Amino acid sequence: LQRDSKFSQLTQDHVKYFQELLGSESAVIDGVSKDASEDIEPFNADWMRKYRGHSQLVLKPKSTEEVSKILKYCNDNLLAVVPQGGNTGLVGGSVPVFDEVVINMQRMNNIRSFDEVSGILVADAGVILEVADNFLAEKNHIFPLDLGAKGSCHIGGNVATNAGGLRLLRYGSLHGNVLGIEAVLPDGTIMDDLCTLRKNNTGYDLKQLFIGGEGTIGIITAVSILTPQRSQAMNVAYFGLESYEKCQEAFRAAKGHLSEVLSAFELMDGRTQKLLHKATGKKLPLEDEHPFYCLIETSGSNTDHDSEKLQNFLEHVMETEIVSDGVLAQDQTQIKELWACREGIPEILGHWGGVYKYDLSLPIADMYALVNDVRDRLTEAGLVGDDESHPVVDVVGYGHMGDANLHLNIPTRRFDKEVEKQLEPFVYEWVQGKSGSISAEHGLGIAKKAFIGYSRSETMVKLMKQIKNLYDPNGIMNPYKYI
Ligand code: FAD
Ligand code: 2HG
Ligand code: ZN
Repeated sequence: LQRDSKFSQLTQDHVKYFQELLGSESAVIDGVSKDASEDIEPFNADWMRKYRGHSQLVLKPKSTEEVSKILKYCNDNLLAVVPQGGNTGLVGGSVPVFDEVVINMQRMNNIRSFDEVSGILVADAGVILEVADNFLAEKNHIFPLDLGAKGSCHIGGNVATNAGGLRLLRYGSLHGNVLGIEAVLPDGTIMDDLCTLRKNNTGYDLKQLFIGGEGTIGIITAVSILTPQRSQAMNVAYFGLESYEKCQEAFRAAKGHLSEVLSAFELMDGRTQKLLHKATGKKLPLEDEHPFYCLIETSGSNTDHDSEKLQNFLEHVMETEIVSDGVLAQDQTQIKELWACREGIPEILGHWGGVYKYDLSLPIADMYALVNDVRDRLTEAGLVGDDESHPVVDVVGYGHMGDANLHLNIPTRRFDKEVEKQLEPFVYEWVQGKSGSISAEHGLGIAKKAFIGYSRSETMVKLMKQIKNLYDPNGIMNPYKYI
């Protein structure tokens, strides 16, 4: 990959323009002028420390008008840009590839309005997900998305990646929950579609292009989102199971017995739990080891009603031996502890050095077979082992079983060409063979860009390129990524 020579190099004049526009506290500069007050490195490296760019300028606008002026100037001067939220994305989309200007949204962090009757929240793109959810908790509402990175990711970043997360099963995708978007196009046009209506069938629904657009056609500056009532009764159970078949039976039973109160059904293989224990020393919830684990959450409005349902479900799965063992959280602390066994996985898998991540949609019956096939393949190639001479620590699978979304992760001691050769295109071909998706929820970024053809036809990619060219004719928005 080479830097596109059509883009300008950053000069002192450019920097001066931005400093005058934003004030010096809203720019992090390195290399171009000597007055760097903040380290630029964290803005250049992604969460996994797998991708690193060489931007010399990070801009932190405080208003939509500032974003508009920045983009107009960049477009007029052919300066490439990278929109950046909390920088927790997992496909290298939020960091520059070369010297693109980073536009970081952290200073646009106001809640604009909340309607207690409709439950519609309007907020700036840079509001941290957990902050938004805590605000909503006080109003007895809940953000319809939750994920392990909630403490740092922005709601604008969530929308830009169309993040799925832990409760999509219950609340649905952001394509349904986001009612309106305010965004700035590369030429500085402010697209004010911050609609707060539940229904609006007046022409093409253009905001949908920004949901999952990964910053390639404009910068989201605010979102309007429908938030459900927060459930008063919450229960979390953690089960050990003897096979993947039993996990599928448990999922069917959960849907049957818990129906409308089921709010999450997560899968973890025994290997993830062992590695969690190894990396953190944390005691696991069940005494014995099991090949598979499931975490089930219910949330409803009536404790007695939910408890009765849950009791029936528990009796059923224990009596029929669908699950081998289980534990039900007794209080908030235990709920958090059980969730940590699932939410803590992505972080600990980076503990050994590197990790290869595949985020896949597959028919539910086939999901775990891929993990076994990849493990066999890497083992046969002599790459898996307990000591430094083997690059691969293990091959593990977990994910949002309720959404048929598998996270295949390969924690390694280092990023290794031999391992990569065994994984790609093998994984993508396998997924294509099952008509799955090579990116269920994390997006394309730079990591998956070259592989879009495994999940989308030439016609679809051509139509996407037309959209990109229409919105961003100079190609300044997040170049080298997506399509
Ligand atoms: P960033 O990482 O900063 O950016 C992501 C992409 O969006 C980039 O392409 C960037 O250019 C673009 N972007 C950011 N902000 C804007 C904006 N305002 N306008 C336009 N483009 C923008 N994802 C899931 O789907 N489900 C999960 O369960 C999940 N769990 C995670 C757990 C952990 C521990 C981590 C580290 C990540 C997880 N993710 C998950 C990945 C997920 O995509 C991100 O956490 C989150 O959605 C990204 O938000 P962010 O603000 O960090 O965006
Ligand atoms: C999760 O569900 C995230 O925990 C991250 O989507 C998955 O790291 C991964 O592969
Ligand atoms: Zn996930």
